[in-house]
Formats: sequence, structure tokens, C-alpha cells
Amino acid sequence: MALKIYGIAASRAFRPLWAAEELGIPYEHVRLHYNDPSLKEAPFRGINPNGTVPAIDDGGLVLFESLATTLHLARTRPEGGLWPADEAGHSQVLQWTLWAATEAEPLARQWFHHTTFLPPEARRPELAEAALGQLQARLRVLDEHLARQPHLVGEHFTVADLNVAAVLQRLADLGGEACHHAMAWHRRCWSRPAAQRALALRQAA
Ligand SMILES: N[C@@H](CCC(=O)N[C@@H](CS)C(=O)NCC(=O)O)C(=O)O
Repeated sequence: MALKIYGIAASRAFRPLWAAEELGIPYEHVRLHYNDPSLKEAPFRGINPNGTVPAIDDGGLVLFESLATTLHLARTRPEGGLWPADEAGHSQVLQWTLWAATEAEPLARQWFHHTTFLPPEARRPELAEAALGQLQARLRVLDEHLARQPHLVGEHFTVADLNVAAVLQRLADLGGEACHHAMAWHRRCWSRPAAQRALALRQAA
């Protein structure tokens, strides 16, 4: 198989899995858990020297960073419809992806860790609260943009929508309920058949 995706679907590997499902690319799914000690050793270190998932191997090109993997898959299969046709659209895809990675994900992660992921004794509710407070201004930016157009870039669903919706998977819990346009967009993204197929992989894992 030309494309390999490393990482269980209940990890950020969900992102390239969703992209591959959208694009209709056949792939081999290597279901490595993020707690698997083999992530920190050879040979996996040769695939992702960070010792984390996801990583992909696309016909010999090996990449890490989940959002870079989705950009790569979308860009190299423009016929799949996730990559805009024009230069302005390419730049806007990068803008929203970097926004997701730098403005949204660190805060969403801080909230998730201190409400859910860490063992209860290690959680600090004040850090969860602070993250939620800082996220509200970012979510207003998203909501105002989506009040003007149904997708983040251009007329159609693109990899920008996939990346931002995936990073903000728990939008409703993150204070998104007040952002009606963003919530409606989020529901549209997550109800796509490809997103549902990728979600089903979580159940299978
Ligand atoms: N920025 C990286 C983060 C990768 C990451 O932290 N992955 C988690 C799973 S979602 C992991 O493998 N954690 C294991 C560890 O940190 O040891 C990306 O988006 O790919």
C-alpha cells in the first residue's frame, strides 16, 4: 500500500485518517497507541524522531506533525477537492491551519488535560478555567468569519475546515455553544461521511 498512517484513531492520527477518507486514498493503518513504549525506540524513531503519533509514509515520503500530514495529502491529491484551486486559497489554508495549531490547540489541550486527560489528582481546575477564558476571543474570530461564509476558505469544504474542526473537536465544551455560526459549521464538518468513517475506526481500535 502506498500510504501508511501510524497511530490509533483516538489520537491526532484521526486527522490524516479523516483526510485519507475524504480523498478516497487506500491506506494501511498501523494502529500504534500513543502510550506504546515502542514509539520511543527504533525503528519507530526513524519514522518519527519525536516518538509520537501520528506519522505517515506516503510512497517513501515520511512526515510527522498531524496538520502537516493533512496538508500534504490534500495538496498532492488536488482532484480530491480538499485543496483550493487558487493561490489565495492556498495561503488561506495555511493561515487557518497555523491558527489552529498556535491559537486554538494549545488552549484546547490545556483545558482537556486539566478536565479529562490527567489523573484527577494532577488536574488544576484554574488552568482549565484560564484556557477556556482565553479561547473565547479566538472562537469569536472563528464565529464572525463563519457568519460571512459557510466554509473557512472559498465555497467548499477544504483541508482548512478539516484541520480547524479536528483541533476544535470539543467545540461545544470549549464555550462554542454561544457561537452559533461556528457550531453549525462544526456539525456540518463532523457529519461528513468521511469524518464518520474515521470516527468508526476509534470504535474498532
Ligand atoms: N504536534 C504533534 C503532537 C503529537 C502528539 O503529541 N501525539 C500524541 C498523541 S495525540 C502522542 O503521541 N503522545 C505520546 C507522547 O507524547 O509520548 C502533532 O500534531 O502531530
